[in-house]
Amino acid sequence: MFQATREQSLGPVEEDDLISGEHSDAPRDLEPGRVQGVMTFAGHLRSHLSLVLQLLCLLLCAVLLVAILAQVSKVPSCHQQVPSKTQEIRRDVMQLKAGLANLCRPCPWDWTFFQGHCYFFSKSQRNWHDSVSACQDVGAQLVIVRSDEEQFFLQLNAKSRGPTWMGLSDLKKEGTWHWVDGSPLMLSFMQYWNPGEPNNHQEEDCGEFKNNGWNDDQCSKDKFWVCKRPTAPCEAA
Ligand code: 2F8
Ligand code: CA
Repeated sequence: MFQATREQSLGPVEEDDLISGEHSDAPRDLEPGRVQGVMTFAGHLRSHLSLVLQLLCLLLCAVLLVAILAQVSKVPSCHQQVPSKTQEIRRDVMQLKAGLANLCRPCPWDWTFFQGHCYFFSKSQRNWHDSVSACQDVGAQLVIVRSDEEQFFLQLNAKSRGPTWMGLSDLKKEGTWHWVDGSPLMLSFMQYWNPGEPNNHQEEDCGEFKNNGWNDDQCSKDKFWVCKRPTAPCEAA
């Protein structure tokens, strides 16, 4: 009877106290948030305040975490920022190769490029046989004329230097002219002999560029010479 009265007047909050037997004789309306033992709205609010604060803290931490993660994802990784030694070396090698490709010339620096071949015009003078050897020593041939354009180019250069040996002779058989590679002089090239040449004046068996055309002269004479060789292909980068 007494219990029923208490339940009706104090409400469900007090029910716990009754069940647990922790009922106190202290006046319940003295506790904060209780008026005559009943939990007020402010009391409810206060009792939930710590929970709300904890939730707010959690929310703040979550926001901070998301913000930090967002910033970290924007920073490039160490591998992206600092190239490794291998990458640096590979990059340097590529740059060197590119530079080499730019420097690559079809002919050595003291040779002249013309229509796919390299030509060396000597600054000193030698006899015809030594001139043949000098060209062989540098992987070339005493020049063989193969076209009208080449003849024009060679004649012009030789004229500015002086009489210049070419790779042509009739040493094997007088009057029958052959190039140093054994090929015969073609009839179409006979036009390049100077007027009256070849005349074999005092045993002349070797061909030279002289003035505006060709002349036969004594092979023992020292003259300039011109070597010819194919261009050297640049190594692939
Ligand atoms: O007139 C052409 C003639 O000129 C010289 O002989 C005088 C040349 N010889 C020398 O230069 C040694 C000839 O080869 C040339 O045919
Ligand atoms: Ca002559």
